[in-house]
Amino acid sequence: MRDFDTTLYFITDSTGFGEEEFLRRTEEALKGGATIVQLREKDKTAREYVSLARKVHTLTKKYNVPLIIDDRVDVALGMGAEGVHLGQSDMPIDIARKILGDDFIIGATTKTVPQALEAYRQGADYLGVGAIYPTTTKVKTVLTSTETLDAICKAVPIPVNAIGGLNKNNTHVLEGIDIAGICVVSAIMKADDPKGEAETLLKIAKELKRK
Ligand code: TZP
Ligand code: MG
Repeated sequence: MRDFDTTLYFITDSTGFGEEEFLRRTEEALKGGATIVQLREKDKTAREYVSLARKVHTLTKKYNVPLIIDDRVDVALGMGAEGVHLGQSDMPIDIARKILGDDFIIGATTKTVPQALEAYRQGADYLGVGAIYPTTTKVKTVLTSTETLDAICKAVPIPVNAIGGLNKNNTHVLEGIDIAGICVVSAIMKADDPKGEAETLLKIAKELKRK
């Protein structure tokens, strides 16, 4: 597997932005220190997804950060991303692993210890767990308690990231939990200063990992 660092895992959402502004914000997040980027698009055709992914890949390569594609194994493989992120209704991890091979980064969304163990056994490289807080980002999700997050961190030997409604003012609930990092969409994407926000969140995430 390639090296990756989920300390500040930035997930994009192009909703409400023209392409130029979307790419500018994504690059600002990279300048601010995002350690990994996930392109997450729910309403694009495969062709539109590939086209945007290529543009985002040009940026992530410039900052030497892996690009993860949400949901779509075909898009990720076809345009040469470094990874794919799969939820509970996406392609099973073991089948994705068969298609993508050992070098590809495969992440999974899990909300319970049994789901986490299953994803790990099937070959997931990291897990996203949440939502820790209610989120305004378009997502069908239920909340996951910090107790469950803690139990998942203890149950699997792979990096586990917290996700959902996280911003610079509310990460204290993660203190003492052995997370590998935080996943953030709107706190960076919708910030007046995405670079500054990413810098602050990177500092916070590094601090959390020390605790
Ligand atoms: N999965 C659980 S919460 C979430 C996803 C994709 C969205 C997180 O977005 P935000 O804006 O950081 O709350
Ligand atoms: Mg999905």
